[in-house]
Formats: sequence, C-alpha cells, structure tokens
Amino acid sequence: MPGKNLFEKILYRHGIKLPLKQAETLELPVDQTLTQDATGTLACLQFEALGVSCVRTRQSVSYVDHNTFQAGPQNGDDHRFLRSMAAKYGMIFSPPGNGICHQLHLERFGVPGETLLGSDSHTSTAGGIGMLAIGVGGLDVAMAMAGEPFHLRCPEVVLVRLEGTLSAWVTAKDIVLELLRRLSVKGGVGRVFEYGGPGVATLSVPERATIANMGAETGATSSIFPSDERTLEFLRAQGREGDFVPLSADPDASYADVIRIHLDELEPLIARPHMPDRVCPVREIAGLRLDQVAIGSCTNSSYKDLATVAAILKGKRVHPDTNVVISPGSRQVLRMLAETGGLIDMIEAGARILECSCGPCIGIGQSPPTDGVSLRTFNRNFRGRSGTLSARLYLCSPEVAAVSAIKGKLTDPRSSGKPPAVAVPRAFPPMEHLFLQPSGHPETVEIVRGPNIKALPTGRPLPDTLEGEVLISLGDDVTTDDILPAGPRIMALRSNIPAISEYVFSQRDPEFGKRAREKGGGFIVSGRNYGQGSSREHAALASMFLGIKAVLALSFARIHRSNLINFGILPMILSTSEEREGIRPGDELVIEGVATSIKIGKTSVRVGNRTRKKSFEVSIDLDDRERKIVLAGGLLNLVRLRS
Ligand code: MIC
Ligand code: SF4
Repeated sequence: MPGKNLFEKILYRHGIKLPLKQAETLELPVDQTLTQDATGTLACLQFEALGVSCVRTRQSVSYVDHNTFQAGPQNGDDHRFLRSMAAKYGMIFSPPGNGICHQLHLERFGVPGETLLGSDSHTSTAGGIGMLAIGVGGLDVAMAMAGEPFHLRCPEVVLVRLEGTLSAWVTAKDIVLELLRRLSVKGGVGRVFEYGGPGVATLSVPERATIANMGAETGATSSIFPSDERTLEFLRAQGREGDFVPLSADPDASYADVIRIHLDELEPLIARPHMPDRVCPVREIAGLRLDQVAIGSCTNSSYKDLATVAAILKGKRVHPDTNVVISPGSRQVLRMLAETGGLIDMIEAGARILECSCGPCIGIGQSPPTDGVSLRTFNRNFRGRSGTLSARLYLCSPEVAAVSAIKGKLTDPRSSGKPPAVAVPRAFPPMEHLFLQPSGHPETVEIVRGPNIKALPTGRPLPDTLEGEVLISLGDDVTTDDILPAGPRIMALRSNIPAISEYVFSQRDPEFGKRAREKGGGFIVSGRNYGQGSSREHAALASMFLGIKAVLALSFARIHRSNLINFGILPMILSTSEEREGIRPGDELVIEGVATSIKIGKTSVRVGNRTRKKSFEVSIDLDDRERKIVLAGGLLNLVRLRS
C-alpha cells in the first residue's frame, strides 16, 4: 500500500479502514464540536430532541459571536438559552465579546490530528493547526454531540504544493485568493485540500488558518496543513505545548491531483463584487475610491494581522472620506494590541474599534452607504451580505486594506516602501477564565427559553407523488445568503422558523414566501452549485416549512445538499442547462412513484412538466442512509422511528 496522505492519517487514527473507496460513505468519529449562536440555537433544540443527557464528544464548545447586536431582546434570549444548554449538557460556553469562534478555537481548543465538526462553514479554519475540521449544518453537529459519527461521502484529496516564499506585501490571503482565481467557487466541491511543499514551513499557524478558512469559498470539504515546528511554536505561545502532535503526509502519499502555487510569483490580489472567485491583481483596479474599509472576520483577525494594520496606521490618519472599522478576532488579540500599543495607533489614526465578533462580515452593523464601495479583509462578498444591497464589496489582505484606508482609495501596497516588521510575542495570555465551564450539577440547571425560541417544525414522510408549481428559477452559484439573508433583523429570528421563513429569497424575490404559502409549497429550480456558502440549515428548514418538496439543480454545494436531505427535501440533479432553462416559474411539475423509486434504489426518476407537456429524467444521487432520511421526511423523524 502506498504511503498515507494527511487526510488518510487522521482517518486511520480514528479507526477508519484504508484504502478508502471512491464514493464510499465514511463514518467519522468526532472528537470536538463547535457551534455558534446563529446556528447553535437550532443545533441545541435538535440535540435536546435526541434525548441524550450529556454531550458525548471529547469536547464541545458553544460560542456566541454572530448575533451580538442585541437590538431588542431576541439575541439576549438566545444567549441565555445557549448558556443554560451548555451548563446542563456539558459544553464549554464562550460568551459574547470573547471573539469569533474560529479564532478562539485555534487559540484555545484546536488539537492537531483530531476531528472537529462545526455548525459554521468556516470550521475548516482549524485545518491550519492540523485538524480535520468540517463545516456542516446544525443537525449534523447535534448528532455528533449525541455521540454519532459524521457521515461523509469520501472526498478526493488534492495536494496544494507551495513552492518558494512570499514577496514583500504578499500574504497568506493572496495564496487562497489565487486558489479561488484558479478553481472558482465550485472548484473544491467533493475535495479536501492538503497543503504541502517547502512553502508550508514559511507560514505561521494564523496564516495557514487564513488559507484553510477561505478554502470554504471553493466549496471544499476541508483544508488541512501538516502539524510541524510552526504548529509547536503556535501552541507553545498559547501555553498549550502539551497538545502538540506532529503530523505529516508520507513522502509517497498519493493524491487525486496536485496544484502548484509558486509563492514568489504571487502579487497582492483582490476579489471583486459579488463573488470571492472574481479575483484580479490589486494593481489592475487600484485607485478605486473607498467608502469603507472593514478589517477583521474569522479570515484575518489574528494578532499578527491586526498588529500589522496598526503598524501601517501608526502616525497616520485614515482618509477622512473613508470609514474604517476594525473588529479584533478575540479578546486575546484585543488585549495584546492594547499591551503592545497597536490599539493606540489604530485609535489615533481614526479607526473605529468594534467588538470582537463577526459584525460587519455578516451585515450586523456597519452597512455601507447606498452604492458604497467597501474593502474588506473578510471571506465573502455576496451581493447584499453587508446589509446594503447596492454596495460593492471587495476582499483583500489586511495589508492592502490598511494602506488603502490611509489613501482613501484602493492601493497596491508595494508602492508604499517596505512593509513594517511586526514581531509576534512568544507568549499570549490564555484568557481561559473568560470561558464558562459546564455545571458540576447539571440536574439543577434549568433551560431558559425566551419567547422567540419556538418549537422545531417536523417534516412529513415523503409521499409517493410530488406535485406543485415551480416557485422560482435561478442561475448558478446561488448562495445560502440568497436563500435566507443575514443581517440583524433576520438573524434575530434564527430560533423561530415560522417567523424566519417569511424571508426565504426575500432579497431575490420579495413575494416568494407569500407565493409559497399560497400555493402550498412547490419546487425550486436552479443552476450549478446551489446553496454554496454559509452552513445555515435554516435555508433548508425554512424552505421545508414553506412546503418546498424538491430542488432541481445542475449541482449542489456540499453542506446545503446535506441540510436539504436532513429536512426531507429532495436534491434532484438536472442533466443540462437547456433542461433547466426549459422549466419556467409557474410550471406545474409532477413526479410519480418517487418514494417507491427511492425505496428500491433507483437513481433517477421522471419529472412531468404539465404546463409544457413534456417530461425529463432527473438523477437522485443518495446513499443508503440518505434514502432512509428523505423517505422518513428528515433525519429527526428517522431517529424517532428507530427509538
Ligand atoms: C457566514 O459566514 O455566512 C456565517 C454567518 O458564519 C454562516 C453561519 C450562519 O449563517 O449562521 C456560515 O458560514 O456557516
Ligand atoms: Fe463570522 Fe464572517 Fe467568519 Fe461567518 S465568515 S464566522 S460571519 S466572521
């Protein structure tokens, strides 16, 4: 047998038999879970429904970092509910203000070689420390918390070989933007990216984490870095040397493909509106006037990132026409900036310092003005994500952002002399005391539910005939932000499916929810990569609540596909774009014998279009477990049937 790659090594450590078979569904034991408040309330309600008395993972952490705006009682109610759930069921609780889950997880809990499942698409950030870290929907995390393995269709493993070293002003962000430029937002679907080559040793753990974070934008299942001297250096600085485990691929490991990136050849890059893969060199669009520069997010808010920003801003003033907002990734980062004086440099330069949370990345405050241009160190620039539908969002490194903030226009930093030399401290304050440990007397803990926390809706077993209208027809790369937008108003309803379902497709088609209710549900038709982006299972659950029976698309993004199945919505695969274009909104579709076909393992069914008087085949690509889930009308129903 050939040597093992990193992915195989981690699977092997978890008792999975090698060699892996293509299209096999792996049952992956989960060591750690991560939830954040915006997806965590549902995950907790689902965990409760499973009837388990305590989490059965080695470690589960519940973070509050998204809905920290607290305009009205809903956010606070969710926080209180989550705190009581964590205390009762054995999770560590990270209260609002501690920081962004992915940054905190790296600092405090990430362990090389372990598996992490998180109800946030950027859970893959922990791949920077050598974890196999996968973003999924909340129900999959709830199942893992209840001790179930995670079912993963075996991805192909691609080696991303980094050669050489980065030039001045070129950063880890540019490496992952280059990957996006080459592969697009669909190029990682069904793949794990494993990093190797001599360039890896030149990158620190936070830099690796930036790359692993934004690997999610390619649709990849995960991104993994080896665990080496640099990993040890990071863990040592965090006072967690004992968690170090060396991990590297065997020299003769095999890969489905190899992508080579020559670091010396890279230059500062930028993603243009409205997709993270619309990448070009900064120099090509330099001069663009900026209304806002937003620095932070789980992609680029480590101490090194922000200390570099502070060093660039030191003694300067941000341009008066440009609003500059900075959200540090964690309290540790903020405290270090305070200690080393970087915070003073930011304040004196005129930057607005925000709370350590997701904030503007998800439109929770700081929305740009009408038609505004916002330059961000974040990972997503989908239309409307900032809270301003007409805004244009650009994604770049902290270096580009800081230099541009001073000029008030997009600037290639290579025109600004030498980059500042920023020292990273050898030791960081652990801030351990700011995490709440579970109660020693869980039986005494009462779960506190505010009025906004509503019961979970349940699905119905799949009928043998599906019929209804096509409610909407969409193109490629529809995001879960399109399906269910973010922002403080809608996100405050994450624990209230009846209320949030009003907003399904609200930015694309404000009448969608009303129409779906009037018609008693129906079908969604779409192009390639339907449901890319966020892991929010609300996009599937609220669709189910509105009576969506199936989505007919050319292809699906991994997490949303699983979420659809988990809530009993059939993902059906169309074969050609012409076929998709031939189905119009308002068309009456009928699929007969669908449950029978799925029961007997058929991989395609015939869809009749009554309006156009024609019919066509769609594929149903489900494994055995997924068939059972859709037949039962969702995973929770299946679990109930079994117990
Ligand atoms: C995002 O970046 O889109 C989010 C908000 O973090 C989501 C999770 C959510 O919608 O709550 C994600 O990435 O999964
Ligand atoms: Fe938060 Fe933005 Fe990261 Fe999502 S991408 S976890 S909203 S910082």
